[in-house]
Amino acid sequence: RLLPRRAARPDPAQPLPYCPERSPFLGTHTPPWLPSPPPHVSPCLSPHPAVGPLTVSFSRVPTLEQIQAKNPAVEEGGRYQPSTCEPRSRTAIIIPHRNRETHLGHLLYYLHPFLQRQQLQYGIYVVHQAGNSTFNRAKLLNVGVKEALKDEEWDCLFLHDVDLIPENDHNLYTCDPWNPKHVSIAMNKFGYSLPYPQYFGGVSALTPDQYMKMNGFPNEYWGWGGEDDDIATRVRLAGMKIARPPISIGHYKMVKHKSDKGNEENPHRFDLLIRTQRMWTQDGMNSLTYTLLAKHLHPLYTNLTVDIGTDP
Ligand code: UDH
Repeated sequence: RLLPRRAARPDPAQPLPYCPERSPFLGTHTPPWLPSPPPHVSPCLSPHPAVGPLTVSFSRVPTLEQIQAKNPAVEEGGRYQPSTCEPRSRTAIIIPHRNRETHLGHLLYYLHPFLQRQQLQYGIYVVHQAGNSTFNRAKLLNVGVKEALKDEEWDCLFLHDVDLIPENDHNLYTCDPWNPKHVSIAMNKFGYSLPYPQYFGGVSALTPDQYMKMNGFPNEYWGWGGEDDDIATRVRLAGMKIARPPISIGHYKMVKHKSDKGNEENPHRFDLLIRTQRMWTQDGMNSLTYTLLAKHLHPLYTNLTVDIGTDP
């Protein structure tokens, strides 16, 4: 554990007010780890309430120093918790990464204030694949989950592509208590609609229990494509459904980019997808192997550099 889960309360006899404002957009759901608020407890008003639709622009790349200056309450490792009230959720953001520093700058610039407006306790983890071997998004996410859960009992795991910026802060970075949630359901790249009904790529959110129930994500998809469809199938095979926010709220803007060197289309993805039903209980968190090469607490995120092996 890097940090205490919560800051010391000013007066332990007095309950903290509950975050956040109970607006119809933000919902009245009481976080599962807290008892129902007693009627006399006033809601915790954020100094910067959520505003709904956001304007996202990539015309200038912010420096990490500029982002730090705008987010003075963010602590080492990219951690934050509201100081005056119980957070709505303790959410870990896990980002698979290699050679996308510009995209990371855009995401951190928008995401830190976004999460603070939602009055979350959060931590941002960047899982960096070491070396030049073929990229493996899903395996990096498994590593991120395993490492993040060593730090904190997170309520919610957000698996987040680095190039997707949320465009509406009523899109809560909390988990659905019953089902894995696909969150990036309306991306500009797909005309702000789902490309196909079972689509599960981009940004998704699972409680640790949901993640373990489906044995996490597959480790065997090297290169671009297929792993998100495997994950959608796992949700069903593990007896769950895909939850989604309203389409008007799950808007994302993608930073435009070309295909990455080392992440070429995976020619085996269709063969692998045929085997999901047989393989999901054997390939996942229970078969995950990797070497953590470095863990660095950057002021805006925790960087995990990992050796995840190579495409066999
Ligand atoms: N990622 C990296 N580095 C890489 C490859 C992938 O960090 O070299 C991560 C990153 O978080 C990214 C995610 O993996 O957001 C998914 O990869 P992607 O962005 O390549 O996947 P997507 O399906 O790409 O979004 C679609 C467009 C590819 C360009 C097509 C040009 N014709």
